[in-house]
Amino acid sequence: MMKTGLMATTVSLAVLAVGVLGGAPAMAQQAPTLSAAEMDQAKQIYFERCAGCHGVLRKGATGKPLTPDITNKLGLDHLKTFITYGSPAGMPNWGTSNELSEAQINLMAKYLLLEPPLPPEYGMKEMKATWKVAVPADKRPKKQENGYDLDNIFSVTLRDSGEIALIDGGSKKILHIIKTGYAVHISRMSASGRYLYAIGRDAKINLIDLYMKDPNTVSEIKLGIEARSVETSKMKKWEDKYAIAGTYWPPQFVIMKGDTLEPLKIVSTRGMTVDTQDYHPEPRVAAIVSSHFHPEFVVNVKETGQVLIVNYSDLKNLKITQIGAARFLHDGGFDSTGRYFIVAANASNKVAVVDTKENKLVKLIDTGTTPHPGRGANFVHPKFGPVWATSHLGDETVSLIGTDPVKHKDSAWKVVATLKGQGGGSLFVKTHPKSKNLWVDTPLHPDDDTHASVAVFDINNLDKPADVLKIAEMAGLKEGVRRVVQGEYNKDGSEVWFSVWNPKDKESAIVVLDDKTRKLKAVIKDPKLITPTGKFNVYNTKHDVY
Ligand code: DHE
Repeated sequence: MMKTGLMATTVSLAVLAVGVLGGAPAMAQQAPTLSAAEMDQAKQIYFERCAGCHGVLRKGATGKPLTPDITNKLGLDHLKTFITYGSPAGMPNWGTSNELSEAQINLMAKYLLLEPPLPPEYGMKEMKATWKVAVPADKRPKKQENGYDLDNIFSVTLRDSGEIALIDGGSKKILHIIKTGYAVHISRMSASGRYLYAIGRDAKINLIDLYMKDPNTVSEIKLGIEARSVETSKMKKWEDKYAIAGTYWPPQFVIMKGDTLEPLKIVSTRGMTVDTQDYHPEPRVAAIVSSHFHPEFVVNVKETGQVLIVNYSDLKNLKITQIGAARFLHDGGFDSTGRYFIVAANASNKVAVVDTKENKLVKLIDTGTTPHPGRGANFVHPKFGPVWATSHLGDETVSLIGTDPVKHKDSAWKVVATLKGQGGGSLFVKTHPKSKNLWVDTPLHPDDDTHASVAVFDINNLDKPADVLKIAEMAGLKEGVRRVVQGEYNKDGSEVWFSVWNPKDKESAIVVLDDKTRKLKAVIKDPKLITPTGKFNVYNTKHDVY
């Protein structure tokens, strides 16, 4: 439950002066009254459904700003309609999809007319109060105590049950289900592969020791109110030493001891936007990766568009290189050499290329509408050499960007080819160094058949249209929304796994395809497999293989 200082108060009846809309005279509108219980419910719904896109302070990012000066001009009825039906620009149809009731929509429309409550700050004291070490580092196994093929375990996000499932890549058996934070988001592995870090949207991190006979949480901490990203130090000689997590609220990042999660250093990301150089009070931390060239983390600050290269070799005299990129940095990954980090500035319709060896911006590249690569996909294009691919939320294109400035100079850092996928609503592309397939999902496409299937291109014949595989049908799932999301390879690149993500009261599944033949190899179903989304193969995640 989200707690703020305003939790127990009843919002008083205030008369808000409503601004001028299109030159019309200003009107006075009475602000709605919410009881303390209604306010709590609205804050909870906002946190669960809205804050990810619109921001805690409602200043907007992927979603539009929703501050009272704007919402009061729109009015209660307009807001209710918008929440009920959504919009083609990406606002979900919370009402017609039955995810929010009429009463809840009414409540949320009223809530949006009021000033957003300011959530609490989280400093060292607050973090330390939540920090628990269940098994101290010196009481943990000295070597692996289970017989698992650790490198081929998949950590699967069970989003709505707040758990991860550890699934054995060989037998496809669920080995363990481990309780994590609320609406758990991603897993990342330590450089050695021993430790797994799972971060919840509630900013709780679970540190899981994969060496234990029964892998489980050995340490946990809550770093704030909302978060999405976690990473660990991967530089030679710094393996497993530090972990870092970025929070959406408060806008900051925290460096922790890798094997205990003890918080060591907190750095605020509040500051100036890259373009207009205006102050932003809520620049949230999006993707974080670990440099392979220096003891550094690459921290992407969404609303200001600044990439922070944080050197962790001396936490007292912390050196941060600030690289101005473009606003709305979100997700991204390395090129095949591990030197260049390519990150989507999603609402700017661009990707930024950062050289993590020289610590410089290489290029801002225009792409399609709202690029969303996940970590992207690297492969060798028959004509243009090494490329990195991203698909888009806002259109059907897949942009291929040349990544080799030495042997393919003419192709480097530009869109060398554009493929046509199934449609917009794509979130993730995927391939593997041993594969000839480029997989493109479309989980947020409004059409049932499209979000229940994936497109696959032949890397050696990219002029050929993509094949479409009906993944949800392969799983034998007929009911529910059946969003097919995020391909992930097994360790040797012979299989690709897709989640069929259904609402929590409906059956979901994971579909495993043979990568060479593109034929069904296995379907993983289990009543405990609730809302599976992201899948993180230990080997591929620790070595940045994608
Ligand atoms: Fe994600 C990665 C933020 C919604 C599944 N998501 C990321 C990253 C960020 C992010 C910043 C990069 C982390 C990194 O690499 O360090 N995600 C957000 C949001 O703000 C957003 C849009 C809205 C929200 O309310 O959270 C959001 N994400 C979703 C989903 O609804 C998805 C599809 C299902 C789910 O499990 O929640 C989802 N996001 C993922 C996955 C990754 C991810 C699977 C990692 C992909 C990878 O291959 O590394």
